[in-house]
Amino acid sequence: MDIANTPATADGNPQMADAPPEPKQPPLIRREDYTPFAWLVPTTHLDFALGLEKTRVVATLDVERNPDAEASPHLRLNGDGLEPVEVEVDGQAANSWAMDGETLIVTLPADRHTVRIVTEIDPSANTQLMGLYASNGMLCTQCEAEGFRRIAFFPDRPDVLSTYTVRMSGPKAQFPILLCNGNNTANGEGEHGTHWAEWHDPWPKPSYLFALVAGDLVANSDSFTTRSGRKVDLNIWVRDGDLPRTDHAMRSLKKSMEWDEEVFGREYDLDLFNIVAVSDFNMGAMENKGLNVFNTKYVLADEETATDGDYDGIEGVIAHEYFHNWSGNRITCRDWFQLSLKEGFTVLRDQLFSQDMQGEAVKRIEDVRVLRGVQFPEDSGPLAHPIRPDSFREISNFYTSTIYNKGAEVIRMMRTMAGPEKFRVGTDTYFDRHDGEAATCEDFVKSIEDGAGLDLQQFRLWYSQAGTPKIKAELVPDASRAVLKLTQTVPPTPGQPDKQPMPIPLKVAVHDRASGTLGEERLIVLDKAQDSFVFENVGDQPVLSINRGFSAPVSIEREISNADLVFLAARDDDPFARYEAFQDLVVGHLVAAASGDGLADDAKSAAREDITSAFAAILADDALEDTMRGELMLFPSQTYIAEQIEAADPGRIFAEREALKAHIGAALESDLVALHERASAIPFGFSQEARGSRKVKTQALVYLAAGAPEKAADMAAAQYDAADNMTDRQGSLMVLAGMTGTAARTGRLLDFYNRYKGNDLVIDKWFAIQASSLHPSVVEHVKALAEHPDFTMKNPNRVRSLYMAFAGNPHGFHDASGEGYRMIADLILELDPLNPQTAARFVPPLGRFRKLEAGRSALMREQLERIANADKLSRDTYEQVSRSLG
Ligand code: 0A1
Ligand code: ZN
Repeated sequence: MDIANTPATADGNPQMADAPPEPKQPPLIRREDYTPFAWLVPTTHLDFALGLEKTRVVATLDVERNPDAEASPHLRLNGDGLEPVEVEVDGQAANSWAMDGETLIVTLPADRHTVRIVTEIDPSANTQLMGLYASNGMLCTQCEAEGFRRIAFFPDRPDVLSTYTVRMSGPKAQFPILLCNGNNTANGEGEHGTHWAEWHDPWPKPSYLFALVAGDLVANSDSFTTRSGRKVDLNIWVRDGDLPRTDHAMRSLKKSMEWDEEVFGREYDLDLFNIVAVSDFNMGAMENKGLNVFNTKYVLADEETATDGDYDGIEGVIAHEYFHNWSGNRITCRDWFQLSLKEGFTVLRDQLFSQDMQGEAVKRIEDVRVLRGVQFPEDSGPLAHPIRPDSFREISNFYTSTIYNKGAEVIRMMRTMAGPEKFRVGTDTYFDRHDGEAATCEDFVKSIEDGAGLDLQQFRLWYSQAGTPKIKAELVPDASRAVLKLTQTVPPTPGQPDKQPMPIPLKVAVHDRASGTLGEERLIVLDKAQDSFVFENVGDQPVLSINRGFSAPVSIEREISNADLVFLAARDDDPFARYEAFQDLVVGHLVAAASGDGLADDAKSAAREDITSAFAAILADDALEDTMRGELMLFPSQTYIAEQIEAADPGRIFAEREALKAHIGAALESDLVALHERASAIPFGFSQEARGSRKVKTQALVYLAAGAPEKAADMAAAQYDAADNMTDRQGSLMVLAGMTGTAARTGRLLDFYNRYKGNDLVIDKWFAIQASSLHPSVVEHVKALAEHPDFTMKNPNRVRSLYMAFAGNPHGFHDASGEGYRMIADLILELDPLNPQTAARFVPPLGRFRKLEAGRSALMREQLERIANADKLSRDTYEQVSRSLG
């Protein structure tokens, strides 16, 4: 906009532009258009007069011209839904300002000024949960990525770093606790029952890391002394009754602090670290400097209400947010295209931490399962994007599994190629070079390259090319040698029709099935479209073990017999490769059975026998720990199987998958019952043994429910009744929820509800268990649950517990009638005006229509078009729907 055309009115007030029509086509923001901001903001003072319905914000910014940017007299301050109540420059009411849409432009004549702007906001009306909002009578903020502009006019971009001093005041009875970033520097009492607090954060930060919390909270308090002797006060703030469920979170925090010192040499840098749990939150948690805000789901746990998975989730998310203090806060991102700089690296750091806490093999398998279940489908669909995207319309849509999980895999590959010690030199180089800066992915790669001594020139393609590389592997025996022939292709993705070959580090071994000898592991790097690698002294029946430890995020197609896969599933010394062999066995069979003409009866029963014997070996292997056995017993997800089939028919896949489970359940009934009995005898505890026993117990029920349902119903009901922990209770209820013809189902579901009524996180489980069940009437159940008095569109956890669980349940979502698709589209349309960020997250499941058989594909597309034709859509949902329709 040319601001000369928006004159201020005579009294100095702006001429407000009419509210713009809701954008049908929000602008595209491009990475290559980055320019530094024309002004620096060395210090920011914020003064909040807090109220649930009205909060007045006075923002005072000291600004000076940025010598590294193109000079401009116009200070452009982002706003979203704000109106300036007062604007002053250097203590005088200003008249040289104007609005350009949502942006406030203040024209400044000299090199340095102080700009003071007053705004008023209504936190109770903030249903988007971005900016300052009310949750359960408290006030809290969420500013990443662009929420700060809903609080105050500000250059709301990650490369403008400022030192913040904050004063807040409010009614003491309502908000006895007042928290902000940094250190609490002063407190006092005001008039009419108010009180105030001042906070100062000495570390310059971008606005997205700002946070404020005011409410009636209590803390679990502890301390941690860093290795250089700084005593850090730690507080986990929750509502009164929740205090007994914060110990695990506190332990996780202290372990994270210690681990980051040891493994990455990173110490905490303030005397105070606060965590606050809020029940209305769009994501998992947020790393605001010194004041992390968490979804209650990732804080609260005790054995009665949280599963082993919940415990692990808390440990991982606490670590993730804590690790951001260095990878994200001390070094932040220059612009949002660099999001993976902080997220990919921090995910890798939290994965390595959890590997050290829980055991490497099982954690690696779990991480790969998430990657394949979520990121691979994203990478092969209409929303595919590189880990460093080139453009977006709404940044909230780019908090994706690609940015997070593939981002972590890409950095993990650098670590694999360098080895952990040299990688550490690389990360030290990165932290030394860029501390205090807003950096780029390129800065990170260069630091690793220089520090670890790697040549990453070609490797940079992993940052710019989307799509999961496909590797064809063939092992050709040649006397006592074997030649491994590899071919790579990177599939076309939206906007990227042609790809170049990338360096792919593969850990490989060649075993000998004849003698049972296991070959030594080698790291090879495939960096061409085709290459061959020779393995000397292989045995008579060489068997290829490839991508061990999942050393590269690729999909592998290998010519391999079922006999070889059975051998690997029972014998491979790499736990991931062992897991993979069983998965391949099952996937190979289900793909053949559920696509094309299917399988002839004899081929089907031969394959089922191979799979059953591999499964029996897993059950019988005394050397296996139960945590690992439970992992190996898990079937590949229906989504992953569908990914391998063109024009997949979810109904066929479901039927074949269930039939195979039933076959195993019936054939191995007595082994599964024995396993369940053995595991049930192990008393509750948090040892690996006890955790493993809970895992295999429920897995045994899953197969028995398919193969011996009556017996399974009795066993599941008994497990439910005897449960002294949530893992056993939820596991058995999940199995019962999918069963027909048993009274135990309704009785236990009712019991669960009555037992936990009022505990939101557990009632979320109650919704999710039913929405993800295998029950034939799941569609009707979900419709009824949407009418349940405990269901609300206002709480994202509750919405996800019902509808995300349902959208991830192929059995219900892909109901042949198309009803599942319609329900999700209805949800999106209803939720979009309230909470666009959460609404838009339901679009990707509908966007997979090109992968499905014609009938469902048309039904799905129809729903996407219905959304696209809505009168008014948020930027978030608009972008996701339009990209999905392509
Ligand atoms: N940086 C956070 C993720 C996050 C992003 C956006 C949010 O807005 C609702 C909230 C959290 C993380 O990686 O944990
Ligand atoms: Zn993060």
